[in-house]
Amino acid sequence: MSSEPSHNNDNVDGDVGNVDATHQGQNLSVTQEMGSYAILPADSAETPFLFHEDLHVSYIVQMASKLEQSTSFEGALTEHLKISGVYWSLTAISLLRTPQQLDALLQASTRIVDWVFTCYDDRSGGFGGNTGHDGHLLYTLSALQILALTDRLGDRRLQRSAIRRFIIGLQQPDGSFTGDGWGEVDTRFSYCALYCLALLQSAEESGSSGTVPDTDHNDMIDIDRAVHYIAQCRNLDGGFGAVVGAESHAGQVFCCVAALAIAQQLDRVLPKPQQLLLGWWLAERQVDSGGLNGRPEKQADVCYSWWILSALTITGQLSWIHQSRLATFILKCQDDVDGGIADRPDDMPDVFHTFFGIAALSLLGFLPPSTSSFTSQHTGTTHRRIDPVYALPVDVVQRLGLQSQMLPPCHPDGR
Ligand code: GRG
Repeated sequence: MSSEPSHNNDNVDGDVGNVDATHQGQNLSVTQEMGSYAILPADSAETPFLFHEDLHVSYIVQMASKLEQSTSFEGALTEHLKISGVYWSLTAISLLRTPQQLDALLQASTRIVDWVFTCYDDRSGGFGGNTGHDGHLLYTLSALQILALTDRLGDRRLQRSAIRRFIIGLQQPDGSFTGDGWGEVDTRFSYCALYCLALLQSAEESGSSGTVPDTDHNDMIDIDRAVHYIAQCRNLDGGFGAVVGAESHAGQVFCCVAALAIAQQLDRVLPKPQQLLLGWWLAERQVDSGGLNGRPEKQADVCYSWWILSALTITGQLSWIHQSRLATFILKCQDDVDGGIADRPDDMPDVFHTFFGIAALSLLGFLPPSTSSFTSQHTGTTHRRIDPVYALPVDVVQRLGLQSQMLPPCHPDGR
């Protein structure tokens, strides 16, 4: 299902935009053609591949209707994490369409928000993965992300105090977090906890209209302990694992680095030598295909493009990998007939890999302008980009006043 190469720009007509630009030292030429774009690394002998923007939007919209039905194959497989599927879908489309187009396209932002509230579990105080499911930190984050994206964090139905108590109650004496009352500890949950609390705080600070103020600032998590636990999950190879002593894994590296960025303590846990070691471990994830794997000796997978690029962006080391070769790998994982992106070339696409593939291309700055409302960095102005810490469009993060710490750009030799 890999995408057919776009051989050149010869067949362009009046509808087609053709833009040259320099991207982080790599010359790019972007050609727009019927809802697909060719991204051409000018310094590369590789054949350029099309990015099928319109196909991906229609894939996600069609998939949404399949996921609605729990009797469909896709719906049955993803029933337990539907709320995360909604977050991946909405965020992916939001990178390719304006908020107004997103609303019109889905005709459903109010319906989606209503559905999100059916996933609230008032016994635990968190959101579940689907209506009537038990609350869990993973799904509480997805719920709050959807509300952030749709500008509904001020909704009267949002039980901010109860959600905060749910999160605080999951912190363990060593600073780690469990995902729910069943006791599994994972650095994913540290990220989710810090992120959810940042979103709840932003909702309070924006004085969400009509809601009862419910901040009890005595009611806090222990940030220092949370940071200390994450620091303890750092391994000798420079990476981070799910718990203390667990193997380094790129997904966990993202969670730890992004959690430290939210806590604004990245520089404390990653002074220069540790920053360099982590950069090397992450850069070594790039394999011959141009794709990235999640740990040594494993296969490349499109989703690691996100987990690794975001970590490298936060630590100022994005230039340590070959960006256009990675972009080409992601483009080869597209289904050029029905849309969507798979984990690797010729596999079946799914919404998870579609989101993370698009998000990675966005982080790379390789997504060309999608609509007349957005201008592209290729034309020297801004394109709607994804934030590497919060995994939401940058303008949403700015609107909410979410803060994070990033490290300054750093060269592999330490400069
Ligand atoms: C809001 C972006 C965002 C994230 C929320 C859920 C979460 C927080 C982060 C998940 C981070 C993570 C652990 C990602 C890895 C997912 C993955 C593909 C795991 C596969 O692991 P293996 O062992 O695969 O099956 P490998 O590639 O190691 O063989």
